[in-house]
Amino acid sequence: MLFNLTLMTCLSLFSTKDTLSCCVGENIPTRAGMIKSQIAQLKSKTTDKMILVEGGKFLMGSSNFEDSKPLHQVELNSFYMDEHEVTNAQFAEFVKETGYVTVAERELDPKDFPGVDPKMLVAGSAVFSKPKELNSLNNYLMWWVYVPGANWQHPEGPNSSIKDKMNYPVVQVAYEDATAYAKWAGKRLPTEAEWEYAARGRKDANDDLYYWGKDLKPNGKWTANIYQGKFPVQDSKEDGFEGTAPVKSFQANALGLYDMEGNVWEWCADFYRPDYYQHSTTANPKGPQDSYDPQEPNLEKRVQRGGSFLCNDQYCERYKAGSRGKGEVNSPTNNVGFRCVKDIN
Ligand SMILES: [Ca+2]
Ligand SMILES: [Ca+2]
Repeated sequence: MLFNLTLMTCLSLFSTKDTLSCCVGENIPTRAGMIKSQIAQLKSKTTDKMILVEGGKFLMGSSNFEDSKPLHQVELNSFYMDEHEVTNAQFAEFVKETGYVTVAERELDPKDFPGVDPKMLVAGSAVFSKPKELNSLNNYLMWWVYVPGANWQHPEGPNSSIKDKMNYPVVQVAYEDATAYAKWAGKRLPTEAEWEYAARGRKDANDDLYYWGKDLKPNGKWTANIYQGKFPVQDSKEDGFEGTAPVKSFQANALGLYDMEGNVWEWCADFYRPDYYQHSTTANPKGPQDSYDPQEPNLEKRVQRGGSFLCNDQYCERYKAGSRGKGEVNSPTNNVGFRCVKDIN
């Protein structure tokens, strides 16, 4: 009733001198209101929905990658999995409620960095930075830069923001950050086997090169946020996105899960060892007892899966079905995130 009266008053004044003040007062939203409303709209695209992944047997691994051999049968119980990667909105809720401080935001302890001038030890994280030119792909430090002040709220550094990216996947999260969120949410990180089983989605698709099928671009369309162009100097973003994409920008897999391949790497619970599949248990494998990466034997690594917006056939093909990734547990980047699972009971 009040609205009708106000509207009628406004309409009745339409031809009078007072029209402007009435319409400005009643119909033009404030700047703060608009920003709030747009943030709410972005948030509303985020859901806490989980998908039931019915247990069963599948052939895990890939004959295309050394550390994914051999293909071996695995049997899993049913579980629920987040339908999309954990978003900034979801992670912000967790931080607001708990006051949690992520690894990238914490001060660095000189004891962990012997021989380094303490003045150089500033909280921050690794950010992808495209070099102007590049002669070889042998040195990844040519496109990864340690940026002081980079963290989940400022994924590319202090001047970047997630304000308009609440429905994008949270990044710059270390393994510990992901497990802390999962615990708060009453969930856990998926095992590597659960992640792969869910990503495959279709039980008849074990030989396919991609999780979505045999062709890179079914019907001529990109089906995941990866990298096109000349890595790492020129991202032609044929798939529509340079950097991360909002969750659910691409079609879901057969189970209803989004962005299992590409967008951001996803932390799994398992320690990483390249030889684990040679003696993995068959039923509900949970990974080896410890980690070992011959390339960096002294670092503790956990599995990451699915590849990211930086994956391409020139450099990193680990978005392909059955392939594995790995990350040092305290080294977040702006292309690594996660999603959670939950047991049925
Ligand atoms: Ca892309
Ligand atoms: Ca992903």
